Amino acid sequence: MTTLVPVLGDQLSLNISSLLGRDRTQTVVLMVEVHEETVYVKHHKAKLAYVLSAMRHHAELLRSEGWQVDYVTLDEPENAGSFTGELARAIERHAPEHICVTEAGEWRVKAMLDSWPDRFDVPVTLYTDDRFLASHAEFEAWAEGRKQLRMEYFYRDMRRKSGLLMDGNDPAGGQWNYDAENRKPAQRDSAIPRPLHFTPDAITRDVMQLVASHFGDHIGSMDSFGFAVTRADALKQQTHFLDHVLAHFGDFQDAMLTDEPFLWHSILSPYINSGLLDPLELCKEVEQRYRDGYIPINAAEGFVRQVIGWREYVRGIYWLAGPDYVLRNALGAKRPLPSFYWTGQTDMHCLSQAIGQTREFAYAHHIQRLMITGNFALLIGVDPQEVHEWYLAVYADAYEWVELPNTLGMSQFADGGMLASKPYAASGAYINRMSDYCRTCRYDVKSKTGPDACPFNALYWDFIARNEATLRGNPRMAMPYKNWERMSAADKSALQRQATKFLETLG
Ligand code: FAD
Ligand code: DLZ
Ligand code: SF4
Repeated sequence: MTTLVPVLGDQLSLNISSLLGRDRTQTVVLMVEVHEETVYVKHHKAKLAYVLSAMRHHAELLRSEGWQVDYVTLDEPENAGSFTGELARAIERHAPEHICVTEAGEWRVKAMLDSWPDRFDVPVTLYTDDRFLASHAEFEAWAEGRKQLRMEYFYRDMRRKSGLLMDGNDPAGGQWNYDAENRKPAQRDSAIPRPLHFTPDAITRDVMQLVASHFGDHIGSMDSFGFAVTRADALKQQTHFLDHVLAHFGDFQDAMLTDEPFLWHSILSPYINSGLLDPLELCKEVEQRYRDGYIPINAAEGFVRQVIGWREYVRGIYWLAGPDYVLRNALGAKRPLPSFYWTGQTDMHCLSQAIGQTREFAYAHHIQRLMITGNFALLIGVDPQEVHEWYLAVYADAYEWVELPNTLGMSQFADGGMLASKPYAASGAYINRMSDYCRTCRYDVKSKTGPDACPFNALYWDFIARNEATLRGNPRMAMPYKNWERMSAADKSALQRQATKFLETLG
């Protein structure tokens, strides 16, 4: 009586629902490296190395826990190249009586799993992915009948449900949200923490060779590869974050500094998303540090909000919106993604920093993603699908359920406001306030027109003017439109000419 349990590359948790309570002597765990998953977008080389090495290490861990694991590597000659093809081969090898699998994390793979009962003569049972606080049904019930979906209200429900940072029925510290205290610009300071660097072991080195030989034309480098690839090492990074970084997470959450990619961020998203770390366990640790008096409430609340607020909320939106969400384009944006998103070669220092470190580390923190690369694509009107494919490819933590709503909804406003209440559009002044990038930029952040003017300035007003019909009615956009109205006709057309001239240089 063999049960076959396919474990996907983002299901690397020992307590994944498909394995819970199962008899290890009667179960074969199937893990497969497949071409289709490595190229549905051209993933960053370091992301591929991370995912495949974490999978191989997880297979070892499962074996050490007494599971029988059938692991198929990418370069195995008979490899069928897809989950479905590999399942067909595994069925021949093991003649299972039952297939049990935890639900997929995205529509594309869900469609594959949903096709299995018709394709194979073996019963298939799908299990809920219980590594999230809110089930699909719970999120749908929460969204039902609301005119507007807003993260803040959902987040408060998640605080109540989890009991995290709650004093009885009230939020710890008296406020639900301390975001207003989390906008300090960082100063260059020798106390800036660094994430741990994990030297690649033999398994990771093998994978890196495989990636270099098969995916040499994908973006990025593996030279600085230092991701944890096991739960044990991911836990070390978690502890490092809790002990040395978290206290200032809140203060400098939005800050950016030249050649400082990580600042006070956790660098835990790849591990949380692939299952090496448990998000609730992590939030409980964060709460404990606050209760023990080691960290201020703005740090604890700020972090917990990202995980049980934003992370759960974007997942809810992804599944609620349906498989056509990816096609939304509320602002009718059509421009191709500039080629410098792949090379990092641009005179705009903020963009070359954000893209340069993305190429090196497959990482950029939230404000770089939202207010530098995302903001620029929004201002110039890039086709949201191209923007989406870029983000999905370049970050080690990128899986569609979390990347798409962040990109298409939060960053590009392509869902017309389903996820966010207003577009995250900003001129150079915001970037100058939150970073030191402008100090060494070839452009002048204070100028709006002329050859040295910061491109973000004219592009911002061009965005406001171009999208007036769609955005003017949005109460949160009242101020920019009031300011635009107050400008003289000559100033308006000078800004628009400046923007047009700049856009022509992009080809
Ligand atoms: P920290 O700043 O330390 O935050 C702590 C944790 O909170 C993160 O590890 C993550 O699990 C969670 N978190 C924070 N913000 C978000 C958010 N908006 N949505 C979901 N989880 C959040 N995050 C991904 O995990 N995968 C993606 O593919 C992804 N794509 C993004 C694309 C765009 C355009 C934008 C604006 C944001 C995207 N994010 C994505 C959200 C966020 O930028 C990353 O989670 C964060 O930068 C990861 O780095 P960190 O672990 O150091 O996070
Ligand atoms: C991201 C990724 C990559 C690059 N490769 C694989 C793979 O070879 N095998 C695998 O099981 N998973 C991989 N993944 C993660 C999957 O894409 C992820 O599990 C699905 O997208 C979940 O819906
Ligand atoms: Fe970016 Fe403009 Fe500042 Fe240069 S001046 S770093 S382009 S915001």
